Amino acid sequence: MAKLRAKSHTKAASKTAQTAGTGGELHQTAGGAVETLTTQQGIPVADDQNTLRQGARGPALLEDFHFREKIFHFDHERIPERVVHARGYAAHGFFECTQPLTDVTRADLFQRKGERVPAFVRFSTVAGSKGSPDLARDVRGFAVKLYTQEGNWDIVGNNIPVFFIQDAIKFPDLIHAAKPEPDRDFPQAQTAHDNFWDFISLTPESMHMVMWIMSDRTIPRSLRFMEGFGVHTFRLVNAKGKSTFVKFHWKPLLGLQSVAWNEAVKINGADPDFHRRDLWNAIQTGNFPEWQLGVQLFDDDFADKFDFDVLDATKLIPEELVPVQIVGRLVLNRMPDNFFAETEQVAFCTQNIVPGVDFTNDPLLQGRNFSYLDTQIKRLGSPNFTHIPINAPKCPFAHFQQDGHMAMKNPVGRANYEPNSWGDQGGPRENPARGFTSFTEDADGPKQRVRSETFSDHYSQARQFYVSQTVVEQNHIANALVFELSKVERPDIRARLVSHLRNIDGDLAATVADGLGLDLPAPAVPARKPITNLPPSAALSIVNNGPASFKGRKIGILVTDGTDADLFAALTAACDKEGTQFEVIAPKIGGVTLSNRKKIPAQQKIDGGPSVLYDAVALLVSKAGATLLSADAPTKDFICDAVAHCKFIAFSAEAKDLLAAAGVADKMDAGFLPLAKEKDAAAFIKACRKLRFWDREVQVDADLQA
Ligand code: HDE
Repeated sequence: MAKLRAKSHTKAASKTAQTAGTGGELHQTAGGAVETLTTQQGIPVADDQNTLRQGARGPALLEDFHFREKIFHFDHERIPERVVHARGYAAHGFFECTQPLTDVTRADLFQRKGERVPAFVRFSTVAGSKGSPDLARDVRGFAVKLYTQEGNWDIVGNNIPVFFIQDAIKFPDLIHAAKPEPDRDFPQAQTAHDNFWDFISLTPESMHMVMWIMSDRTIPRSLRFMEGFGVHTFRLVNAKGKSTFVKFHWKPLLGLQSVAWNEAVKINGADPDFHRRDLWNAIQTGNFPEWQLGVQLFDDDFADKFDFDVLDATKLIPEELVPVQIVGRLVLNRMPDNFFAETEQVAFCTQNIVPGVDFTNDPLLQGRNFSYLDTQIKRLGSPNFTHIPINAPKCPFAHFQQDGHMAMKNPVGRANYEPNSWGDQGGPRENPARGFTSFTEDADGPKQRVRSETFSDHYSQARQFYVSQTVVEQNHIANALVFELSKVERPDIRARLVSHLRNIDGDLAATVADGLGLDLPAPAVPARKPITNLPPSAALSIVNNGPASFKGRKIGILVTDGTDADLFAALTAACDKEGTQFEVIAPKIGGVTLSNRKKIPAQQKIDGGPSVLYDAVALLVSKAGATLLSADAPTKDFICDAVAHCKFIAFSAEAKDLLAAAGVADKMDAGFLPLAKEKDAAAFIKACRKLRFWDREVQVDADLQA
């Protein structure tokens, strides 16, 4: 019973409690006595263990309304999962305006500094089904619902600022190609298969996005360490009706960070809910993730002079050309009470915009504006999905829409139409002064199916992205392409993709061809000659935009009975000082007894806490502990993976035997830090601020040595 009831919204003496996220009420016995279980009709239930039957061993009876209602309801618990972005996780919070934009927009939430509006944010992967693992290589959805005083504004973005296609009519093809192949229904949640690369290699406009998805952007370490982007060019419109173009950016305060591909694959086995757990733990422990909202504002003049069409969603505007102005902050500080009621039923729609914001003619955005409303009817089953509390506005609202499945709020009184002459009783009226008005944009031209000539450059920004990466990141892109294309069975598809890479970067094409054992194909014929000298943009690299501290990251501390208590205390104190979390990993979940005879609990048993779950590791074993674990395969994997994934590794003197047993004693580089004295702990945490010791990578990856 307790499961059905969310926390009471009134004082303890209250007789009623809210049903999670539905706004309904369940009766509760007064005086704190245990509530009586009832049916949905409120009929008290005497026996919830046995069906009604004829005789102790006889048949079940149809008149058992309690059994029938319970099973009927259970049978209908599922709703269709989202056709894309099925796997997601969300949190509540607020948006605060830090820099009003009164000159540029009349949007209410940008008028007053310091004013907050409630927010609900859902992060997601795109291709995988609802139960797919969190660390699939995939774009992440970053959908923000802002409950403003003038209605709900949804910024339904991604963690990548560009998209695969230019026109919404290609979206079903793109998604069909990315999802499991229709005859075999695999592979799940991955693009490493023939259909995806077949479609992509026949769609040159996707090449810029291909560079992004093959980068580490698609394997983020945490949802808290990713950027978000509105992708399309939108408009902000001021009180005088003047429009300014805008691109939206969410910038995480904790900096950017991703994992290594080999690590991602292993995280999916060790903890398929890695990103969910991370967000849940951060918020439940009061470490509220925060993003700044940045805007790139530009006018028609800039748009006319820019090398590319600002309506083309396969292009971005480099921050060096139009700086990102910070205008607000988004803080996530509360998990939903109920996953289904809120995260599953939330209905984001790109067409939910507020006065002061408007669309542009980006053909992808125009198509989305149809799709999202349509898909919510399919998913939620009724045009009344706005009656579900998570989707309802939090400002006053009034309209004459009525009836339909599950209508919770119908117009009260006699008037349900307008105009009407019922005076004060006549219900809401249109309001030309306050109401939403579209930007007055001239539109003319022949009716035709056509792609604008201005959309025809497919390689220049793909190259710009690639040359903006550090060498480490460029290597990861090449490795990812080789990995994905190695899973493609048809050699001609592999070659066709490499023929596009030749228009992006010659070295990249050659490296990938070599990695595939392929003769370098001729370059694809470009629709428009690429610009090859666009300057690198530092904002496009993850490594260049990491954090300044190790805050919000997690260390795994491997301990055994007899672990040096002083070193353990020094390390955990250094973690606390930095705002770094730690988990104790031990041979038994019951914990260990330290050198000072104090017993400490463990959060993980070794085989349940592999090093892929941590940003850095410390091997704080005793001499006897090292001997005990020297033959233990999970312990050796723990160490070998930490080495392979270029993690910083702290080790006690006694751990050297363990490093030798794992076969890495002769590979110890500057990323291995001895923990001999208490002050070494602070030095270790300081080193960890770089996140990874990437210099090691070339030693541990044969592909990079070739
Ligand atoms: Fe979506 N997309 N999309 N998309 N999208 C959906 O709406 C669609 C696109 C994005 O957490 C669907 O409620 C079309 C770009 C996010 O609930 C659907 C096109 C971007 C989410 C849909 C695109 C996105 C969705 C499926 C091509 C980044 C998850 C379920 C024109 C700017 C929202 C749903 C959530 C979800 C259609 C392209 C982001 C079918 C037709 C570009 C974050 O309506």
